Amino acid sequence: MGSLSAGQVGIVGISTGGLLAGPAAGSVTITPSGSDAFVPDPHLDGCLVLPDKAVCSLTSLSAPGSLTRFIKVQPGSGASVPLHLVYDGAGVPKPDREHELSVPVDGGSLRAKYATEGPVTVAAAGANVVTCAAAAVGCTDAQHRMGPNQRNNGWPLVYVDDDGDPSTFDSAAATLALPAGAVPIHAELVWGGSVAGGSGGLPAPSLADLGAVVLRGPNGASVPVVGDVELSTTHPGDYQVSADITGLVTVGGQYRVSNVQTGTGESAFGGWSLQVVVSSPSLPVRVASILVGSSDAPGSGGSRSLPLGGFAASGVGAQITITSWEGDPGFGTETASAFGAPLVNADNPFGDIANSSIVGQSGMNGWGFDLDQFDLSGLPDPSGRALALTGSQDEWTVGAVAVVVPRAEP
Ligand SMILES: [Ca+2]
Ligand SMILES: [Ca+2]
Ligand SMILES: [Ca+2]
Ligand SMILES: [Ca+2]
Repeated sequence: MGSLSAGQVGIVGISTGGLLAGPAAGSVTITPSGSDAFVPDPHLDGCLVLPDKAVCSLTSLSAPGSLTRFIKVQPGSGASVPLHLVYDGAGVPKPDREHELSVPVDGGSLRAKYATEGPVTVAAAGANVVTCAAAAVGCTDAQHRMGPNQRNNGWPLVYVDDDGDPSTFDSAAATLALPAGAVPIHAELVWGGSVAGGSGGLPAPSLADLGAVVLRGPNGASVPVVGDVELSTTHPGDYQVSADITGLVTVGGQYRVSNVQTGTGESAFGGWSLQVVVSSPSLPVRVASILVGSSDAPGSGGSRSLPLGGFAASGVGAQITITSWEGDPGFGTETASAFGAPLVNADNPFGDIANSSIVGQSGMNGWGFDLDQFDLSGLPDPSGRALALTGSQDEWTVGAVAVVVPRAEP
């Protein structure tokens, strides 16, 4: 799922489709080799990770090719991760009981933090933490992506801070809308910004606190959240943090994130996104994965392909959710596609996906923060398991991608 990189934890998905001939019980024992290591994560269902192997239960396998298991893997130095699989159940011909698999280590930066298979979809909410000063001429228009100047580069931006709490220097809320009857099973909070500060502004208050924010959910309680900090290597001062906050997101409603470290002034940006995998019996069975890692789009021209990994997709009902940074509205031309389908919708015109739009806040300006969600009714190229980007001017950075796809049977 996503990319695997040497020394970085990612996720490998293993489908019984094509490996086992029929309905089965029992388990599959999977052994890593060389310098590769499995990493325990009780949050990934189905596999028990021991020091030298993983034992994956197949108890819910009722039909051929209908079950996928996921294991966290930290690749060593090899160009691929070889896996040895042994099935212990009865009723399967012996030649089908052992398999060797090899998963390439592609070195891409979008690595999986979570994956599951089930009746799932992804709900998302997010907000920007800087905006134009309310008293500035033209600010209201610009906040609605109207008027001559809508870019974060053209305004001395100030913090959004509407929580009435003097202990937080910035604070922005958004509403997480869940499908009826859906229950959250994984929640990933991503935040980021640019610490330097620009003309007319100040740097971020505390470089020591990039990895910490305060979250207030619908129950009204404020809780500190700490995540994994990733500093940009291509844009010094830019950073992104991701945190698994699954236990903190149990219902839909208003979520507020405060104290996102970012500077103010011209060219400032900052915000947060919440990508939540939810399960509901009324949804089709699909594979969902959440991939995190800063990947610059080809702002100066050309194209780039960010591997999404996973299985060949089939049918309809795929969905892709993208958190990205420093996209400018009305400034292109940049495009994105997945599975051969262009990623466009009412808030994301063709050629300007990086336009500071935020799902659930149609028409509003995220000032260099994008949270975009696309429902793909058809997949022109089901094997096109990559986020394909083109660009000519607008520099922007993909930070997190949630992918939901119906899995093709082999
Ligand atoms: Ca405040
Ligand atoms: Ca743009
Ligand atoms: Ca957008
Ligand atoms: Ca830009």
